[in-house]
Amino acid sequence: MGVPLFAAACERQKAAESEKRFDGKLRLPPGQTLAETQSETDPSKTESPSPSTENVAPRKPEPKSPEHYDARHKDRQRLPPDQYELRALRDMGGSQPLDTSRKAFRLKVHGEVSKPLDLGFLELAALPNVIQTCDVHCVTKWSMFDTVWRGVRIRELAERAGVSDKARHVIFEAAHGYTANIPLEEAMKDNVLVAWEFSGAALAPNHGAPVRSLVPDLYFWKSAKWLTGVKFVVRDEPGYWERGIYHNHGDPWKEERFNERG
Ligand SMILES: Nc1nc2c(c(=O)[nH]1)N[C@H]1C(S)=C(S)[C@@H](COP(=O)(O)O)O[C@H]1N2
Ligand SMILES: [Mo]
Repeated sequence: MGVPLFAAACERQKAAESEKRFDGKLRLPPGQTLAETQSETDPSKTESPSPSTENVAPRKPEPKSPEHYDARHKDRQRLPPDQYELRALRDMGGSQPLDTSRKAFRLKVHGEVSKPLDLGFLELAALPNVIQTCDVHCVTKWSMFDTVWRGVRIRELAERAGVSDKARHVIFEAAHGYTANIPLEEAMKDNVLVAWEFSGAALAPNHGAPVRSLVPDLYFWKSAKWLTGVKFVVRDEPGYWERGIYHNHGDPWKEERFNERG
């Protein structure tokens, strides 16, 4: 622990975040209004008693209620270039595993770490976690404002696993070999989570149950559904889409949609 490079990355990140939040520009572009959001896939309607939560042993009451974190950017035009607003998450598919239950779930936190973790769902959910409001942006041009998620910050996992000062990238690993890569510095941001709730309910199977990554500042393909691992690496490992048509980084405000081959 006490890794200088990791600590420095966190510090830089904090400085950058506070700059962003307090620069005081209008968050809503001129002539825009806010609309209520509503989930197309409200799990309380679509999953009659979810087998995934039924099988889970009752949890001990949590020591304290989670922090509410407003991660909506107030410093720049809210809708990134060439995006339009949707009022619900669109199911973008992907190869859903057969078993999306919390009972079957394991998350490996591994790679360049001194204390690899292998967490069951209850172990993950017992870690300090946040309820976060943020916007998400799909590369196919839809964005959804004011999405609400609950999860543990990647930074929390990195600290617990003792990430090495050699690590430079984070690889999200998901069912059927899907992966997505992000720079370590960005993974340490306050708004990057491993999430298990959307809109106050357990993640729906088609949206990544039981747990997905959430990287709101990059296009939504970086938010890997059906997450199985968080791997810290020295060298970048372009993920499923990054090896295909999409950009290695994927910043919506820079319109980093496609790579040179795309
Ligand atoms: N495991 C996995 N995660 C994935 C994908 C996928 O195909 N498999 N698709 C990505 C893409 S391209 C998008 S836009 C979002 C869509 O999430 P949603 O279906 O919950 O809207 O998930 C991302 N995560
Ligand atoms: Mo996507």
